[in-house]
Amino acid sequence: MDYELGKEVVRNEEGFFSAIREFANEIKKRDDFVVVFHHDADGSASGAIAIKALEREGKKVSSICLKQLYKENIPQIQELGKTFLFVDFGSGQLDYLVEAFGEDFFVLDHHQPVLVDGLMPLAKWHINPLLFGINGGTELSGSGVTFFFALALNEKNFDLSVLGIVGALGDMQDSNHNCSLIGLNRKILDIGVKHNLIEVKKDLRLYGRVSRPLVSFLTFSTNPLLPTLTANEDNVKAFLTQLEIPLKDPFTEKWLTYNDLPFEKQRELTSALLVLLLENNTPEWKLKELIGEVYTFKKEDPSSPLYDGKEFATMLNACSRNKHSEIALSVCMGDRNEGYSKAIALMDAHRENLRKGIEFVKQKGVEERESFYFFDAGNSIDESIVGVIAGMLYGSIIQENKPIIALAHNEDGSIKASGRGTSELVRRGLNIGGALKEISQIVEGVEGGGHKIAAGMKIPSDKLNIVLDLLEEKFCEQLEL
Ligand SMILES: [Mn+2]
Repeated sequence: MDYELGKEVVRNEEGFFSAIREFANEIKKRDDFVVVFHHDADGSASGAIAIKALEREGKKVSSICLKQLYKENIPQIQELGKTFLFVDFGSGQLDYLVEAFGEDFFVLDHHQPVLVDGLMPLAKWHINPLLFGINGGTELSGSGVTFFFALALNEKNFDLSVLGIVGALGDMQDSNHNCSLIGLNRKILDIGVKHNLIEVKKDLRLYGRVSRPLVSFLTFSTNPLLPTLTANEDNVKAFLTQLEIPLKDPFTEKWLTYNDLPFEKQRELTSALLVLLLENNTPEWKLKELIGEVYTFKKEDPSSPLYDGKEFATMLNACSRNKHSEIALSVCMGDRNEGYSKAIALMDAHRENLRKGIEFVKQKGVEERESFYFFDAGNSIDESIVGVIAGMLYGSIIQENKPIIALAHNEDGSIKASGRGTSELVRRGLNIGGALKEISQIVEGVEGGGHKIAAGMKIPSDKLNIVLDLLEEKFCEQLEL
């Protein structure tokens, strides 16, 4: 069933905030917390906001980070404390959370809630913007919901607005509306700007303006994908050479970033990128992705990736994808020494893994099916980055006419499938998360879900063929192929 709460419910911001206040009041009465958070950038930022806010209230807090919240994780969570607070997930797992905890658990989430026989399971302490007609895909992230909760606990938590924005950017909530944050995200932004923590300006929006050497800045660009350049280092080098843009500082030999270039060269590069997109018939709304709002965190070192909102989010993703979510959490909690240096090293390693992964797929090739592209990376690409690589292939290897499904094999013998699409496909009806969720309800042992544009699923290996056939069917339906 294609049912989206966010679109069915009348918008009620007041109701949302009063529910948050009630939620915060109940939390004040409790202690011995377990904060359970999702492992991506938004999840880590949500986790840090919750932990900080609770600790500032003098509460005892443990935490656990999970890649996905599966039923089998519940006993592990129960061992850690008495009051369970799930952030950036939980809505999609209400069925088994209710089964395990009854009324006694807390969820702050923005993902589509699970429906059992068309109904959402009743949970007493469950806050999700979708329940109030507020779009959880574009105007509030897990971190955003958690930030408003923190603010309801104590007004002094305004400094956590920075993390609220990091989460929104990590979930790519700035990819619509002329590439700016809107709705309740805007409220968070206003709070950060008012307290002189955040600056908003217009610039080239590609990841890595501040911290990536120019070649990887363009090679790893995914928002927008740069035709012929994304995932193609040789083309990038030729492109920059043609523009007479130096790659290194001639005196210090330091690799230059976009931010290091003189203003004139920045302008030239920006217009050359616009021309490239135009020549490749990029639709106008997508050209707009190139230039837009960028969010700067004024309390950070200007040469650090943490200075730029998107790079902050990228760094967190690099940590968790390398199975070091504890580093992501410590950076969010304010570590700028040991944890921070490790995060920088992981980010470099992440970029290297992406490069190798792209190389692998280029050699192996991508299979084209009726309603999706497909490759099976076996054990050659880690399951944590196979989805990112799949998404990057839209730059130069596959066309934007269907989603892509990529497989990686887990150590336990199960298979991780990652689906990626483009905003154009979502406009045409693609909902990968919806398809995966439906399939997980049909096929025993399959668990999955996520966003319309990106989602993941765990599949027992003997169910793979059934799942692929069902995907074929669902995507055909969604895209009317
Ligand atoms: Mn999220």
